[in-house]
Amino acid sequence: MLILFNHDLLSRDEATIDIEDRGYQFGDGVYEVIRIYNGVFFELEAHLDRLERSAGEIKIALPFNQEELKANLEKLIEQDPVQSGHVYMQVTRGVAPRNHPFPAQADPVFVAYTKEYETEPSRAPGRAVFTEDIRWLRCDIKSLNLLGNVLAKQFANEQNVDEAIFHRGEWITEGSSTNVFIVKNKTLYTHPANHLILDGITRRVVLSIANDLGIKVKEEAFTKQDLLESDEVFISSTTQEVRPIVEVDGVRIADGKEGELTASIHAEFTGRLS
Ligand code: DCS
Repeated sequence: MLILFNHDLLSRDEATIDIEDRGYQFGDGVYEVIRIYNGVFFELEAHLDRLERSAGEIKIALPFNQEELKANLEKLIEQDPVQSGHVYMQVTRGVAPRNHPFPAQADPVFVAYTKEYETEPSRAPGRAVFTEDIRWLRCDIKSLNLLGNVLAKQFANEQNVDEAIFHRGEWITEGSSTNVFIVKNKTLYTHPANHLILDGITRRVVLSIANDLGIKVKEEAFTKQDLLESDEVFISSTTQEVRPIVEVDGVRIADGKEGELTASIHAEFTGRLS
């Protein structure tokens, strides 16, 4: 495994993280996951723009510009080729004696490495559970602080289902690591991209596909009840693409099968891959 460590390509053993790295002690950093299909990054620029935005929102200046980062990532997959998989990257504020305020002097630490999938992520119709969204109010930042998401996914795993769907009171926000869509009367609904959700890159691709297919879209919040009474539910993410959800909290959605619009959106999604 090769690690892109700031500007250098290192072996895993050579890449060491200081115990006073603020990412380790405070979760003080941001990350991205970019899918690789047939050896090529999917939606690379959108992910790098979001990384820059997330970092900017917590006042971390990336240690390189986008062109340099792109060149480094290309170098990484040239040296460590991936057919189907992803690259994970994160940047932390850097190393400083443990103290809450930003250090006067710290150099951001950037790390990226790839993963080749042994098996393709499943997009078989999945099941989900609801869970209260206990996260902070800046879910638009792709922060390393994932405890709320981790606890939610663990809850889903313990119930033997595929995803936990967050709600704030009655209102659905997103999944523990996915965005959530419903279809009702041929209209596609998803939570607006505000501070309560991550503006998923796959979400944006789905919205663009829906637009191309002439599907009516409403970026509006909907309730748990709306979801349970909808015609189709699906989730989207870099790793899960567009995945139908056919049961939530033990309640079957419509006829319990992948919906028509979900299938056509996914077919179009596949068509857009390099
Ligand atoms: N919402 C949350 C909370 C996420 O963590 C993710 C992605 C999404 C939505 C979907 O965003 P993308 O479409 O841009 O992937 N989570 C990444 C992760 O942590 N692993 O894989 C994807």
